[in-house]
Amino acid sequence: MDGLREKYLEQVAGAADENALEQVRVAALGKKGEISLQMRELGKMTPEERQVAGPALNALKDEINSALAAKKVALEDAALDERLKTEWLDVTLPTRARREGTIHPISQVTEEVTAIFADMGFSVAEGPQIESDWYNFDALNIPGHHPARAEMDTFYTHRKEGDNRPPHVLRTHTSPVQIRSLEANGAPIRIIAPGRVYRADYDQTHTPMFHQVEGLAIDKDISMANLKWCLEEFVKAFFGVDHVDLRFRASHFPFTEPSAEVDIRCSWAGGTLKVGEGDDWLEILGSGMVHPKVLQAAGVDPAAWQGFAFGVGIDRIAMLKYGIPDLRAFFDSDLRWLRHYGFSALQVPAVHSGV
Ligand code: 2NM
Repeated sequence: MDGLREKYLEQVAGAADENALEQVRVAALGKKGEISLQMRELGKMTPEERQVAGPALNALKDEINSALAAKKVALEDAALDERLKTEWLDVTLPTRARREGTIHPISQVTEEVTAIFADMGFSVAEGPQIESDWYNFDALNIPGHHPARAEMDTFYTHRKEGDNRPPHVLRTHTSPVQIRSLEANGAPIRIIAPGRVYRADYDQTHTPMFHQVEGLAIDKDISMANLKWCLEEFVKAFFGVDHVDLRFRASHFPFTEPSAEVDIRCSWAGGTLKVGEGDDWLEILGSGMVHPKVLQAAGVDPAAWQGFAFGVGIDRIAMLKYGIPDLRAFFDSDLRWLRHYGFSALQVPAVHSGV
C-alpha cells in the first residue's frame, strides 16, 4: 500500500495538465483503477485482515482524492496566470471612431436667434401647428374675404360630410402663437415664436413647410424706435458685424399699422455676402406696430397697450449666413449635405460664441 501511495502521489504531483491529472485519477480510482480493484479484494479477506486493510485503503483513497483536488486547483490557477499574462486589455485606449450626427442648420440658426433675443429679454413661446381659422386669420385682422387669406396658399384640413364649421388650417405663420400667449398672459409681454409654418407653394425658393421666428413686444410705451433698435441689435449679433444699416420700407400687413419691410445693407462682391457694407439691399424681415384690432382680439386693451411685432424666415437667413445655395436641399435628408452643412453638437450657440 505504501508503494501505491508513493506512486500515485508522485503521478499527481507530476501531472502537467488537467488531462494528465484525469488519467491519473482513472488509473487509481476509476472503475477499473488499481485502488478500486484492491478495494474489491476486501471481500475475499478474513474479517481480521479486512479490519486492517479496509480503513487503510479508504484513507489512501481519501488522500489521493485530496491530492487530485488540490492539484486540480493548482493547475487551474497556473492556467489562469498564464492567460492573464498573455490576454490583456488596455482599457485606457480610445474607443473606435464612430460617425456622429450633426445639428441641422435650421436647428442651429433657431438656437442662435433664440440666444440673441433671449439676451434682449424675450422668452420663447410655442403653439400648435394645426390651428383654428380664428387664431391663424381672424384674430390677426385677416377676415374671410381678405385677399391675404387667398394669397397665403393655405393647407386646409378635412371636415366630416355635413360639418359646416370652418376647417382648421396648417398655420401659415407663427403669429397665432403670439395671440395665444397674449390671451393667456396679457400685457406686458416680450416673446419670440420660432417654428414650422406651412404654405402650398413649391419651387426654387419655396417649400411647403418652412421655418419662421416672429417676435412680439407689448408694453405701455413701446415705439417704432424700439423696434428699430431691437432689429439692428439682432442683425449685428446674427451676422457678427459691428455696424449695419437698416432700411425700413413702408409696406402693408393686416396685423400691423404702420408696417415696414426691413432691408439690410450688403455687398455681393466676389459672390459672397458681406453684411453692413456695399450698395446692395437685402430684404430680411417684415415688421410693424401691432394693429389695435389684433390686441383687441387677444383681449388686450389697445388704449392702454402698444408694441411691435416682426417676422423672419429662418431658412432664408440660414442660407444667407452659411452660404447655402439651394433651399430645397434643407429637407432632402441627404447625409452628404447634412455632414457638410451641419454643426457639431458641441458648438453651442450663444450671443457671443462667434459662430
Ligand atoms: C410679420 C410682419 C409683421 C407679426 C404680427 C404678430 C402678432 F401676432 F403679434 F400680431 N406676430 N408677428 C408680424 C408682423 C409678422 O412677418 C413678416
